[in-house]
Amino acid sequence: MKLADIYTKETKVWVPDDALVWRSASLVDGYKDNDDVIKIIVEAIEEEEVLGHSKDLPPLRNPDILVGENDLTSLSYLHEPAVLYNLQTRFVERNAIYTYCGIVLVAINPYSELSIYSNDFIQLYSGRNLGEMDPHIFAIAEEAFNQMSRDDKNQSIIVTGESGAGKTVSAKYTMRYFATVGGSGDESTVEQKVLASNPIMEAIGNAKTTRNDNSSRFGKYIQIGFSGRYHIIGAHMRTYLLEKSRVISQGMDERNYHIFYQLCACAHLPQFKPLKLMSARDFEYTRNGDCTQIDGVNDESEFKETIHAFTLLGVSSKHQSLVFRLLSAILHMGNINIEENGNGHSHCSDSDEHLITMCGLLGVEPKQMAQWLCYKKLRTMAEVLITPLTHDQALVSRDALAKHMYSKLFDWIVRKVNAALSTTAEQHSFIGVLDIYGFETFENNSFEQFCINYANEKLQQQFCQHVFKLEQEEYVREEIEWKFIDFYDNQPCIALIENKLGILDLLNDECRMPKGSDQSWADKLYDRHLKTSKHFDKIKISNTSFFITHFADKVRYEIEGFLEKNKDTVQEEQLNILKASQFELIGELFAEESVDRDVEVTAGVGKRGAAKVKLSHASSKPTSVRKKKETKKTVANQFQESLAQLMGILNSTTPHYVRCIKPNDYKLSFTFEAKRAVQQLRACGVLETVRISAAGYPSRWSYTEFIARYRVLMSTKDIVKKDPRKTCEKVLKTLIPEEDKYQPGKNKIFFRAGQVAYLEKLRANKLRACAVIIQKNTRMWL
Ligand code: AOV
Ligand code: MG
Repeated sequence: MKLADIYTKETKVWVPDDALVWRSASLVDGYKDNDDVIKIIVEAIEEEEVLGHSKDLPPLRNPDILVGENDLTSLSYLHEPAVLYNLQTRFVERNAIYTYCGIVLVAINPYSELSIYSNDFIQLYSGRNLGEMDPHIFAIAEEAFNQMSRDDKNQSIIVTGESGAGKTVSAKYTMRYFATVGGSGDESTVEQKVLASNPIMEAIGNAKTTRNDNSSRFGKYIQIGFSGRYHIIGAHMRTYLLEKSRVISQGMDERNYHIFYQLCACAHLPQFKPLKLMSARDFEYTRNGDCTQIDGVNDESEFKETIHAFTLLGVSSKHQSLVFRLLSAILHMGNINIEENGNGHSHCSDSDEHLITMCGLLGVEPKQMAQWLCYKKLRTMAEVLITPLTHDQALVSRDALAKHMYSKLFDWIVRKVNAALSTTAEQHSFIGVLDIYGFETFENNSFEQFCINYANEKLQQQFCQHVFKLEQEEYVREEIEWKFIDFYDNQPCIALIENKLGILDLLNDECRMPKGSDQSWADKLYDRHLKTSKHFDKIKISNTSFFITHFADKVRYEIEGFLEKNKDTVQEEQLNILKASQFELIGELFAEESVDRDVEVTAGVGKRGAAKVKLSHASSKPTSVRKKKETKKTVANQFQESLAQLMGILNSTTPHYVRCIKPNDYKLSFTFEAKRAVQQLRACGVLETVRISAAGYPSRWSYTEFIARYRVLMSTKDIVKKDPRKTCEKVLKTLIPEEDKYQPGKNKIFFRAGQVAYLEKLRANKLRACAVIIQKNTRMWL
């Protein structure tokens, strides 16, 4: 087909626009071969523009029948403006927040309560096929549930998107769906417990940020276990990289973890008197973001829900009170007065009121604590030196202890929740739900963003490989020829991060060196990667940052603090005090790394291929002495390992993807800012899916569907009786002369991008011509 046949007079196209990203327009005149310029008219402003050369012909708009399609990949012209316009039309005009893009569900945050999540809706979707009903998060959950029982295979639902896009809300709806369809109907049963894990994890792992009042500051993968009859029998949760720095400081207008404010809001209750709590405005650790309340949130009643959830999960009141004691101890610790004593050293009085309260709550000696808050032990080969800390060092070391205490408590609670959700019953299969932080880029990006973006890089790779594989499988099944296309493979970027002598390896090495520093690590990075990696860069004038070209964006990371954050050291003497606590439980909590005895995942074994996963009775198991001697793992080491493990699990399951999109930054209901949306569609791989799709045969029709729609283009002699396939082949030979534009498969006919739009045009012309003839005939009769 020649360009002149496609770009005819009045052909509808898209033109780039600064504010709207793309604007609709149409051609003033048809394009002629060897034309240099084409004239278009922008519809909204009715202004003519001359647009570039033939090499940058504008993208074509889809025919009206396709606008608002449920599935983006069924659009005939598959490109960024088509995707964007389709999503926008559905969202703004129809309030439809869900749209499929092949196997991905795109979910746009409505910032408005919708009445589409009731139990009636669950029943509506239960037992239905995907595509039978409007796109919905319940349809994805049903698809996973259905495939689990149909194929006897474990499933995963992978939810990603940027902060505030709706990941946690989506993940909770899928969990509620499973609890309903996989429940036994009895309240207080295991499915209620599975749901009760949500308020607990949100209390201890979520906080108010400037982007989201209930932002999850950790990643979570929860595996919901089912019996052979597909009833929920238990669950197991894994968490990833909690943002520890929030425990000691928060950005302006942000809060610490919800649980602290909940506790402070209940300070007046008699059972909390011994904790000597004050208002959250009076504790350093809860007030430094200058924000202690969230609009529309009542911390006191939230606390009741947290306690209710703990109780439902069978966490004893003894254990609950341990949690509250530790939390209060952390708050008091932040208020301990550490002074500068004139000669540059720090000083802490052992009669400091907060120190005494803190030590009382932890069951440790205030004198010892006061000393080790201001001194440290240095061990050399020959002797042990005790050296005073400067004021700054003392504050840093106190804060490090507070962060450590909180993260130990967090892990301990996760273990308790897991223990409550574990089961001895045999698990037949599971569905895992992943709610993890999306790709992040800020003004100032540090170690945390680096880890988060690394995780997203891994997830993106898993996603592309999977989409690509599915696409191939369909072509093979339909026995059509297909050339393998390139897709953007982010392996080089992952290699830069995790290979030998890659960014993480060099960082870990640097952390082991006695004189290691952020700067010398950065110098090694520049030396090693500037010339060799396309994905690594720096600006000439700065030696304190580097760039990584991620799949979603190019991000600048500031090197300062990487080493310290990766080492994450706590003073051993301070820890020893806690280990020797008079309260057994506290001693245990800080005793040697209490590892979560993890689930044994042996994918692909068991009855008919279902992976058997034993949910362990997670308990703190003191590790052997030998393990103690091993060098301490860095944060990056641990994160890399847990990611590798996660990828292993995801790859052993059938994945389902939910991509959450935040349509505006102001929490405005049903308001779509194209610029913001397009950024995220690029970053979350939706546009990449579309590209993979467009490179193959994006449109597919069954033979009978095709005949029904395009009968007007066929003459009686084209019809081969009882053979729809032959009929289609015959008629297409004349309609589409280029043979590579379509391929007949076993059950379906596959079209390259643009072909359906072309056929639609032919159909419309034909219908118009018929209408004219009918009109003429009618007039003749009159
Ligand atoms: P996130 O999990 O993606 O951010 P949330 O799931 O917490 O984002 O959603 C943020 C807020 O958006 C919620 O508190 C709701 O007010 C609103 N929202 C999201 N989805 C819906 C929906 N389907 N219907 C109505 N309102 C919704 V973060 O955890 O910050 O990355 O770290
Ligand atoms: Mg969240």
